[in-house]
Amino acid sequence: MKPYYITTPLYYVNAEPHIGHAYTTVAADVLARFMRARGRETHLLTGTDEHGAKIAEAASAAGISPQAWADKISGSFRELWKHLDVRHDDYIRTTEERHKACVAAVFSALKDSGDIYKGRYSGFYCLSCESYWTDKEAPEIEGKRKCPNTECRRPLQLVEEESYFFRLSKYQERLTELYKKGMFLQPSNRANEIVRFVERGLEDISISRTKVKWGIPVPGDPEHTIYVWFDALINYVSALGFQPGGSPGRFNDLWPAEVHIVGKEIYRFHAVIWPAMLMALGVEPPARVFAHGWWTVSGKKMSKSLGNFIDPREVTREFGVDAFRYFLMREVPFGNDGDFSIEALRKRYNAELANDLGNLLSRVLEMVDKYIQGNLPKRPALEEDFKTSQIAKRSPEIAAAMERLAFSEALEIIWSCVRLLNEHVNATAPWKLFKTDPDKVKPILFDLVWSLRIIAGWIEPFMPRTAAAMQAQLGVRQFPMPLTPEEVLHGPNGDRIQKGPPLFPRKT
Ligand code: ME8
Repeated sequence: MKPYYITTPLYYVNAEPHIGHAYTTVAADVLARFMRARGRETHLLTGTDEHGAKIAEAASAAGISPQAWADKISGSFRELWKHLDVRHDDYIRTTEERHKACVAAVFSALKDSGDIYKGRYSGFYCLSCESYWTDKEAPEIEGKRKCPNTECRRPLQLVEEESYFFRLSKYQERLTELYKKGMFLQPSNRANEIVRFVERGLEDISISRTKVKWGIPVPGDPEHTIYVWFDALINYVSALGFQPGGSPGRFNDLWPAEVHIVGKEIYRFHAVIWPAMLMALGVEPPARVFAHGWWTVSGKKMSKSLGNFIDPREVTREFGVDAFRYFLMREVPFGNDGDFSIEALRKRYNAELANDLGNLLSRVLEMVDKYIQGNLPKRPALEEDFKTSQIAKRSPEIAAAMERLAFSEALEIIWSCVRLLNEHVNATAPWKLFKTDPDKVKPILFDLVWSLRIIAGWIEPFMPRTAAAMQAQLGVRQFPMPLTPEEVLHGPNGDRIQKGPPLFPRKT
């Protein structure tokens, strides 16, 4: 089977990363870990978008060269991914030679084929969003034109210059056909916005600037640099060694991508311009583009330009990496907007992580220690009324949710199993039973341990450290981690049970 290729946006290096960036990247990592655990070869790409006026300005404000600035901030992103246990397979920077060469080759190929042509551009430009807006999109109000992006609203600059254009209008029909096939635009409740936008008619887009010096020069016309979006989108294939007119094996092995995960504000770039660029190159579009929602802080979109952003490291210092990853994936359905608050995180931490899961594990392991002296539990014969059997049956539902990127739904199913086990402990009360009928306690404990082994495997994509700690305590150290329910049920019996420190000490 073809490897599962997942991408995140390439983040701008104008400022340090915040939880919005962590959100997309953690989601991509959760999906990648899930696929790997199922034995699917997986390729996760992330990186940084380093050209454009906005970045040159940030560098100049810091008094260093754009490249030195980009090196510093790109390094921060890379370190953050390591800190958050994101296992990306590649990390691309748009200032790397492999990328610049590919962008120049794509530009030349499309110029030769007539899909890029030279003309004059006159219109409005938002420096902060690196976006052009038409007369219609940004009408004059009281003598001023403001960026139509409601979160930005900065004054626009009138730009008039010679420019290269990409013949986007030519691809309107083919884009509509692509959308009709059904899977490309995800989640489906966001699809309409794109379909309507394309149906209203597409204009060719300006893809070069003469005023922006910090960019990839147009081949053969170095007065122009390539528009930062045209440059950046190509990363998804430049990282695979794509060459117009014939690429080496890696590109052929990995492309088309299974999913580009992006925030909703850059959906159009990925769902309209990018597939049209690929069509122009004679390359298949990705299977899906998934646009998730925004995190707000006290109702406002968090962004580097608004300066209201939350540093992921501060959150993990207090709650740990796993709880942060869990909260991001659990709090709102992937696709919807959500409001980030430490209070909401603390609530879920105490209720779902410390109480539901952490307590369950320590209760069970304490009993295993006390009543059967930590001895290896044999796999129970899977009787229908065993929780292990009931829980293992939920596996296909979880897999289906994960494939739809419905992360919070998958976690809900997992937590319904955790709660079921807590109820089972309360209902069977092994501490009472032990006094009257100690032999009856054994199968109950075995059942609980095996059930918890399955749960540890399920939560690995979300909370890899917790899963490893649980599996070590549950005596499954010699298994390749993480365990799938099938491996739990059919693999070896496992080591001695060894209770460890609490997974999630309560936070006040
Ligand atoms: O747009 N909530 O880069 P960028 C949720 N370089 N997600 C958020 C978020 C928030 N408040 N803020 C940021 C760019 N994100 C371009 C992309 S791709 C070829 C070029 C996440 O640094 C979300 O994924 O502005 C969003 O789309 C992305 O960061 C924007 O990052």
